[in-house]
Amino acid sequence: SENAYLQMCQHIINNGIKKEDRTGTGTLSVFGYQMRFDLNQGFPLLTTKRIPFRLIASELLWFIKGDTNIRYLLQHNNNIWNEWAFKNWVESSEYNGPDMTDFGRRSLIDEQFNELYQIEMDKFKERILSDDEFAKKYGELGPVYGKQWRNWETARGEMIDQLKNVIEEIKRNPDSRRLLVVAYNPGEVSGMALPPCHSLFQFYVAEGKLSCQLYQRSADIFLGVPFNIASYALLTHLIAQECGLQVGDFVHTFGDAHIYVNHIEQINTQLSREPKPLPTLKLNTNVTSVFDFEMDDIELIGYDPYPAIKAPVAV
Ligand code: THF
Repeated sequence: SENAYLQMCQHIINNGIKKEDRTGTGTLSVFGYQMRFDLNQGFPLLTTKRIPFRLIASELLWFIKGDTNIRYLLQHNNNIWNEWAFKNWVESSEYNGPDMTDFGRRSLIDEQFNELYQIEMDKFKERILSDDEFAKKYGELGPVYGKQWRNWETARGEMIDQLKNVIEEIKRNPDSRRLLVVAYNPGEVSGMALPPCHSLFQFYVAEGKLSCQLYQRSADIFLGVPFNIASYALLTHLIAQECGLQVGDFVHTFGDAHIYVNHIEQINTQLSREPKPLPTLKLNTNVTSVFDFEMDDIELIGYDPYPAIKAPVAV
């Protein structure tokens, strides 16, 4: 069940320290926490609020393709990375629309500004979708997850396909203790729209089951983490299918685990709800490579959540 998540929320509400952050929003934060989900007990997509699973699946397929441009996400009606690309655009010398400095915070407190912001954001999205040149320049988030997973560049200029390598290694040498994919590339962090929150993940095979552990350096408990749990659970299922393994556990380990102060009311609403049974995942069994999955090959059965709970995202 999703109790591990709800317990973490309660733990942070009870024990979190008031801590300021980069975005200026303010958080309740703890350092160090771990959750574990047995993927045989159902697919860990929260039921205590509706989570848009198709956004999680399209984001994961985007990572797996090695793509770092938001155009693919927009083509799939996925808006979760827009703010970070938009930031690069409005801070560039080519942008000459209304001043968008600090748009994340101002859109929340200033109704008039929010209208301007929505118009500029819509124009931006439209242009990313229709203008190739523009998309190449301003849809790009830099060397973020997709780049590091599939095209890690070494000092000697070689490319390392970490994801492909780790899958081959799981098949050839399942007892290996080196089944790692690292997204946090210190040499390239400065060029990224946002340094990777999911710094690294490791696989583990025992008794024919594939487990995965993620180390997340920074975690937005209310908005991001429900996505993150489902994303790595899905990745584990995809790789297990290719490798002919069953699924085991997903272990989620945190550095700075925080609840933004403007999410506390929403979390309390969620905590007042009684979890329902988890859904199950159904993959098209004809797909035998992780790199061949499309949205239609991924299906969720029996998802019957409580209504969504809206909250502002900190940029
Ligand atoms: N930055 C912050 N502040 N929080 C994050 O969770 C986060 N991410 C990614 C990168 N930077 C981050 C982006 N992932 C939502 C969900 C995941 C995101 C970003 C935003 C979000 O707003 N979810 C809404 C629904 C959105 C919709 O329907 O379009 C929700 O209610 O769940 C951590 O990976």
